[in-house]
Amino acid sequence: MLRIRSICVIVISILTILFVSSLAYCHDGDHDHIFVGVNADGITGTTDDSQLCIYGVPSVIELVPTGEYIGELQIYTAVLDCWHSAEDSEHLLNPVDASTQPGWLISLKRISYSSDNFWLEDEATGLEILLSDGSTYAFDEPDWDDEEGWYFHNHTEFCVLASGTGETFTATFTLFDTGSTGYTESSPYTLTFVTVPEPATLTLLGIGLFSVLRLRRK
Ligand SMILES: [Ca+2]
Repeated sequence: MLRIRSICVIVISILTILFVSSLAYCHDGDHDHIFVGVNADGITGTTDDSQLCIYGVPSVIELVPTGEYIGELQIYTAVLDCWHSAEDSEHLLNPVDASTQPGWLISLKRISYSSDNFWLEDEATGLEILLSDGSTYAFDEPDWDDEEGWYFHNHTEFCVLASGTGETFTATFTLFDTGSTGYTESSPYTLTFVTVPEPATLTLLGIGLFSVLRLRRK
């Protein structure tokens, strides 16, 4: 009897975790991105039509604990970690056919961070990037996808050192084009981050395991 109840608790825990995970992953039908495009106002014929912009970013980006410490401070990292070229028609970087690679090559420039305890890593190499204000980082060259057209997709890890939850950090960047397209540099864009407790899925897993242990001890 006890074994059956334990198995039930474990199964319910796992199903709950999968359900919450699916909710966490979905955001308006897709997971969050930092989108890179042009034409911030979305209206053709205005002065920003050829100016790069950042859009689609959550107003506050959550940083979750990693369990790794440096001294007494814990490393938190953001779940949101991808930069993606525009998918909305009004912000698209010049769409051209598969045979012609577009001329854009987009770079990210660090303007300022709110704290020395904030940094960025290139997930492909694990190395810190944008080491000081004014440093730049080049995103990948355009790649072709049959459904999406020409695009880029880069992963950078946003990391902080914090003493607990509720700490906020900001990081300001611009985008510029080193290719032949002639897009003008974006306005400075500030991302806002906050440290939060461990994800709900892990908490639920902990509750599930705790319930099993309680049942076993009865
Ligand atoms: Ca415009």
